Amino acid sequence: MVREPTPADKFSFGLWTVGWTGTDPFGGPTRPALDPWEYSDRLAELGAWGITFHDNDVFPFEADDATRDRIAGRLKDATDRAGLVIEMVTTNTFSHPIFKDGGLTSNDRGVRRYGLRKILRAVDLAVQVGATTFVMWGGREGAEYDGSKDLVAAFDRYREGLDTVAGYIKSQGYDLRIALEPKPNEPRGDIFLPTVGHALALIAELEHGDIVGLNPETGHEQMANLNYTHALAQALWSGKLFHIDLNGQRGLKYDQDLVFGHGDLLSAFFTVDLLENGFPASPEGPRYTGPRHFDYKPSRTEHLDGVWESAKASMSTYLMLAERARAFRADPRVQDAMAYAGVFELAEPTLAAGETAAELLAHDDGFDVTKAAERDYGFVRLQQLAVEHLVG
Ligand code: GLT
Ligand code: MN
Ligand code: MN
Repeated sequence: MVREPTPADKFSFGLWTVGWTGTDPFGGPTRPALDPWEYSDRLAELGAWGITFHDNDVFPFEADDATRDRIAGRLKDATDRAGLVIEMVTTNTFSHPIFKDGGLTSNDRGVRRYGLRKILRAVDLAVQVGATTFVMWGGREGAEYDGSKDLVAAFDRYREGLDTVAGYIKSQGYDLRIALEPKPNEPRGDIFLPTVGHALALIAELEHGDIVGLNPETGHEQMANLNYTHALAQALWSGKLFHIDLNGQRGLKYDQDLVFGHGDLLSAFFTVDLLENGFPASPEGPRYTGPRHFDYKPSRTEHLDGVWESAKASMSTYLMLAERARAFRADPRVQDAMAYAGVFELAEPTLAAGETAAELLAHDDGFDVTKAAERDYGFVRLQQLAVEHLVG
């Protein structure tokens, strides 16, 4: 049995996750929609710490200013009463038909101006409800046909859009950071910023990139056949891991948005190991201290009870993995296997202090190539110890 989650665990949920009514491209809703505040009350009871939402998870696309303020205010009051934090807010620039060719990178300049205005207004909303992260998932920024976009212009417009939003945040003095969420495809045939690496490269080109980082999602990296834990690690190393979307995905197919751990469980173990224990050879290395945010879809086969079961499952899976990852690191056999494998050795700089490339070339330190070629690393034994801790 694993302990119950508490707000100290910093678990948070998107309103669009527990609030998903089951509508997919092949069928309508299988569950009723509740009001936004009803989800937050229940999440608080279950031990969550925070919620997140898109502007249009809370009020309709066409809502006038008075309606926006009234509904957002009501949600804020409800979350305050429930003791929940609204840690992140985002904009929906993908559902409305106006965004069919994107928000920031639509070929239609009028749409881009409209999209940018919608995003800027959502930034104000985020600050108004106390959020400190603003996620931008450009689900419709992309194409189906290579001939349909001037790609250099598309990256120029993406950069222009992001710099406009980040510059606005700074000019207003807001305590808010942008977190880009990569995804390779779906709903577009190809989405710009398909992976964490692509997003990092775009951020490096921004004028206001210092407040722009990442919100990597488990399943999205895995849809690109990539390693989620490696993506988190590189984002951390770059000082850019601002937020995370934890969920489950099984193989290369549509975006499954399963409960965290219900996809690749061994990968989930190492994700939690990194988040909870940091880098094994770099105790002073970068650590993620932000929300443990879940972005999944409770399967449409489930009643509302199943929605709450899946929210509980997300948190309890995380806590179980955290417990096991701690035991894994504390196990002397694991420490020995890591030492044998050279895991700690990798943290040592390859050159000696002050040594130059010329000195390295000039000086033969008697290195035995044959012996090094014969070295055993014992990675399999180390991995099996992880499996033992995971299922044992
Ligand atoms: C959408 C997407 C998610 C993103 C959300 C943020 S919206 O549901 O599938 O991965 O995190 O815009
Ligand atoms: Mn997803
Ligand atoms: Mn997501």
